[in-house]
Amino acid sequence: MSKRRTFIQQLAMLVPVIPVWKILEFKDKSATKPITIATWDSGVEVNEAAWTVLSDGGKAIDAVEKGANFIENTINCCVGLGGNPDRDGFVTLDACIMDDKYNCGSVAFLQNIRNPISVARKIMETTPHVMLVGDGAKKFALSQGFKIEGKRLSKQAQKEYKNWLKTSQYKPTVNIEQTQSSKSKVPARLQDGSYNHDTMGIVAMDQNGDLSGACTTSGMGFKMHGRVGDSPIIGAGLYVDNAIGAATSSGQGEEVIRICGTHTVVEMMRLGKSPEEACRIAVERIVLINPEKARLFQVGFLALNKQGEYGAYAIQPGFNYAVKSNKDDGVIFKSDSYFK
Ligand code: SD4
Repeated sequence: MSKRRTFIQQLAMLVPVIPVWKILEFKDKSATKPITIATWDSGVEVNEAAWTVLSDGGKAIDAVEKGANFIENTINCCVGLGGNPDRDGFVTLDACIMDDKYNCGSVAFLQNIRNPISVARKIMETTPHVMLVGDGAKKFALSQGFKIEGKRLSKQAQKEYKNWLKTSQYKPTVNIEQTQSSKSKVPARLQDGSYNHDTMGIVAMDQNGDLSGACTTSGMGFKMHGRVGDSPIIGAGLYVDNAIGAATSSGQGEEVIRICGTHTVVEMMRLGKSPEEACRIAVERIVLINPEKARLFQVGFLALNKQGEYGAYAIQPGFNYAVKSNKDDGVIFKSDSYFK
């Protein structure tokens, strides 16, 4: 064996094996367009759906709607009609959408309609309003041709609800993801088969450089009947300013609403912060309200700026997000967090 080969082999033994996750954490996140980024591991499939629009030169607003529709249509999933019910056994949906011209639409406490994000878009485009809720929102959806669906809980939700009824205690769990395969075709689940989040946020920039975003959810499982979280609130669960950037959130909605979370993130980017720094500042604002309480819940922010740079930050570890562009195909990143 040549001296040179032996030296290379010895060197190879000294180099530590770098886990794939580490590589993703330090990966170059510089600008490219078009680009779509979405919360959680299941964001991979959501981005795929959005990419069918973006790769064809389509608009970001169409892409984010298509991405959100994908997860809403994945019955038995955590988001949409397949999600967990409230404490009275009803699945109630919240969603909002925002384009590159400050147009926005929102729907909350909507029942039995499969695609709340598309109802939100119809509100944005065909009514003088931004937000419709409950029966009024349902009536509007039916008038637009949406159908009544999902009168029964999904199998997974039935199981979860039965379990919950044993204690009937509202104790939001900390959203984390344990399944971390970028090639998975199903949304990530915990080891017991359940999903640990109920929300999909997606932000995208099209070939033209225009930004849009969408956020759709069945909300925190076992919430009070009538409770609405951050996801349909413009400036809390989603905000887009086409001159600056876009941001979305996931986690305990009440805490996000308190600080107008995604609006804060976008304003920090306006002040020159990178997407990740902007998300970190918003997270710190929440934590500093009550650091001890903040140990018990999760909030994650995800942001994309006008330059096509992106980043995220969460209170707890385990907030993953997926990216798709010409540079990154189905990549999942693990966001940094306040508590390690
Ligand atoms: C809510 N933010 O209703 C949502 C819940 C969530 O993953 O993000 N779950 O408060």
